[in-house]
Amino acid sequence: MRMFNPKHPVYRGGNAPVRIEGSCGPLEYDGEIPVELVGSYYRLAADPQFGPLVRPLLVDADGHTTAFHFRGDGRIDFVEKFVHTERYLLEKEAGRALFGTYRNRYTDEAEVVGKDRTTANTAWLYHHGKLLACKEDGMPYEMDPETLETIGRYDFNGQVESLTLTAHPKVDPRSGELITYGSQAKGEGTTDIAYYVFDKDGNKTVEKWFNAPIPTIVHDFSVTDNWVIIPIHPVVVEEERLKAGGATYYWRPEHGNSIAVFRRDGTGDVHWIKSKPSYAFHTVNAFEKDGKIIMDLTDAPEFPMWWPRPEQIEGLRSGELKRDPHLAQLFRWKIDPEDFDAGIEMELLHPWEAEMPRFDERFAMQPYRYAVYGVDDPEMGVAHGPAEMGVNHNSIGWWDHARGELTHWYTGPDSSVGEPVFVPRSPDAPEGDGFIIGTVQRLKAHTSEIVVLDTRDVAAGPVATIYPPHRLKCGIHNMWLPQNMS
Ligand code: V55
Ligand code: FE
Repeated sequence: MRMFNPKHPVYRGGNAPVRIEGSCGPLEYDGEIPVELVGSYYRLAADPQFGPLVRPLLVDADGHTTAFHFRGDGRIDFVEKFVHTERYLLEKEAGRALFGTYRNRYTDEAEVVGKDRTTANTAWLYHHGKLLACKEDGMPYEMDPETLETIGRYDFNGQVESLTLTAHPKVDPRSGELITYGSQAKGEGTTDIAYYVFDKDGNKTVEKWFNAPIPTIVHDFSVTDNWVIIPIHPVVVEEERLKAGGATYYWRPEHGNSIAVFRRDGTGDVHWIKSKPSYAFHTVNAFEKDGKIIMDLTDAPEFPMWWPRPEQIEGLRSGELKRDPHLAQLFRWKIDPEDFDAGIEMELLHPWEAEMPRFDERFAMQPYRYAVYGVDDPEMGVAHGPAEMGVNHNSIGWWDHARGELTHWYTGPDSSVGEPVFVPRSPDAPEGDGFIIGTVQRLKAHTSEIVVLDTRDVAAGPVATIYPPHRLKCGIHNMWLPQNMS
């Protein structure tokens, strides 16, 4: 019996489930591992333990973690484990899926009513000594940084009343503060947003609740020295469709975008700026300059196909739809906090498809120069299937704001690469001087490689290529943690 239809886009190519836990080392590699790279590269993937109860969905699978521990002297050890969420353990015990479709408790088996639905499968956070695997539909799970064993669900010692926290919290590198929020904070389909600030030791210093105009997915946001910007895009959760077991999110462009802007210390009103409908899964950096808020983001004209609509599913099944027609590009938004009525000034920075952006996080919330992200070089083919689109790309792009220039490394034929991470060459290296680590899928060979690029010459390609013991599942978000941190 096949639990995972091998023809389904969600289970094909780099998305074919891997589902293994284990460890080995040292790993083999070609090239030179830079001596400065001592620490751990963590990947987080959505990898289903069991076939789905309702239907396949890329983002609706168990959190699966991989760590590459760079020990120095070229030794790299490998560990992989599922996040042992309450859901994972209940399903493991049952030997099959018990939870239904994405953020939809109506589709669950009766025996799991009231249980924690999150899969902790999206992004990492390291804060006040804790390594956390996060997903926006619940609390994070704390993981052991060396063994990747699950320590348990973490609600900041009871300080968080919201039922959810974003997978994309921001850390101010100067104060160590953690700035975060939960959406659908009082349960699926609610409009409540809960905003929090924690100090560097994880003590709550700010809490602010407000309501979005619609119940929706709020995946990422922007923070500057003084302001918080939370974009609300027109994708709605509708109770009727949830009860019918339909798609959790539905594109309703008639609502337009509503951008919430409020003070980072939680004081004052939430200002709402209306703008034309779009969908940005991810932000890059944000900062203030000459009194203006400047935020960079990867924005698409429509909600991407990660939650395909019926007509899109049809197109995917027939093979007619080979590419998501609504891919994101790098934009810069400018907001004048003295004049919210003036709206948002939007500038397209580069025409290529761009997603999964990262930057030198030592410069978070400050003027910055470089960003790194996945791009599709339009001259080259796209080997990955439609389910990976937006997540994986044919190239790694290195963007320079000062020159307005993109340098890129094309991964080669039949290949794709997930979210790149940036590692500074040393703690006090100039901005952008360091390395990029990425996971490349060799789709014909059914293998994966971890590549290390030097930002001094991104186009030259990897200075080192590391070979994991088996193909890795396409990941979602990744992180580098220097050794002295964990
Ligand atoms: C995203 C990924 C998710 C999710 C919601 O990056 C949004 C987009 C892997 O899970 O649940
Ligand atoms: Fe994300």
